[in-house]
Amino acid sequence: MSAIPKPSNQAARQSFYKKIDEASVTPLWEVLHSLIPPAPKTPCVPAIFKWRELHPWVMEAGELITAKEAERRVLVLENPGLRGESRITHSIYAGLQLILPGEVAPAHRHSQSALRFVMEGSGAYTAVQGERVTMHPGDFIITPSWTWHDHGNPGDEAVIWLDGLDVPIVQLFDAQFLERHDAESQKTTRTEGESLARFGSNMLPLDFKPSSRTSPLWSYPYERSREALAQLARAEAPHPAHGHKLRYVNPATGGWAMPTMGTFMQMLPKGFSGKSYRSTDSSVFAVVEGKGRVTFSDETLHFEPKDVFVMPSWEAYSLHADTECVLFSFSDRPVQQALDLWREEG
Ligand code: 1HN
Repeated sequence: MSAIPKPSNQAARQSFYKKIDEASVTPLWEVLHSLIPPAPKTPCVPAIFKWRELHPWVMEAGELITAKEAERRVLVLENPGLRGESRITHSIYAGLQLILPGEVAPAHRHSQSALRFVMEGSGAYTAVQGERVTMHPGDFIITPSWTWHDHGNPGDEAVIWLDGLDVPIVQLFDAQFLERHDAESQKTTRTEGESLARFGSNMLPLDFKPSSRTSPLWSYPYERSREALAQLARAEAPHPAHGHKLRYVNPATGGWAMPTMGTFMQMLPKGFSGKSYRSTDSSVFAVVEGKGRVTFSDETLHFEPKDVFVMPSWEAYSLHADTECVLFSFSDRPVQQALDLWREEG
């Protein structure tokens, strides 16, 4: 008996593949090893989007199209390994959205969940379920799945935020729905700050029962997150890889603030040189404060405030702070953990 195929076998196989291909049937053994590699393989590559380069383009877009005409005036940040797919990682969409003074981005709702991380400017609002939330730099704001939302800018500054959406995850499940509101802006039915008063003080309304997995707190203001990190930095030694890092939580459950995207904020003390770390969730980082570097294999990306960078699944990276740094980040970790897939190392 011989393990070596007979010369005629290759031709026989090819004609067999061709025959079954016509019926949309194909041999597993030709693709098995790329389907199930020994460790994560992703088309997502490490990348950095420099604010210095992006900001003029975002403002230029503001001269070319109105928020109303565009519906959402956003420059999509595409991962260089995923061009044409409107995604920054394999599972997450990200873009920079601009709203100019006096503009409105009309109300709609969709099954995709969105996070807003405010990059520049104050005075714009996003309205969710009848409540307006005014934006300030560094605020993390949630638009839960299937909730009416519109944005407006009654102030006098251009406001730019980073949108993060679970678009590719919802796409994977073919569970996309979108509906446009009859009115441009939804009716305001609650006073501003109600969500923060009800859910943002480590207290809950007596009879509160969560009706979804998304946090009932829409807005996590930067001043609170920043103060928490500053106090931790005075109180404890930094984690060897992450510095001082907190995750945003749903105050009603203690779980993630959003069911599909995990959100974090971390502070790296000046001079911090982090240990190498990797996890299976490709992560998107937005630099809030400070200058530093992220290193991986033998490469270095230098970051400054408002830069956005991506570290793919299972890419070992380390963070270094030239000055004290604050980083916001998000990933699909809640989904991976819900499916018992998430792993980390380092
Ligand atoms: C969307 O609805 C918004 O509401 C932003 O601001 C970005 C990207 C893809 C699909 C829907 C928004 C979006 C989006």
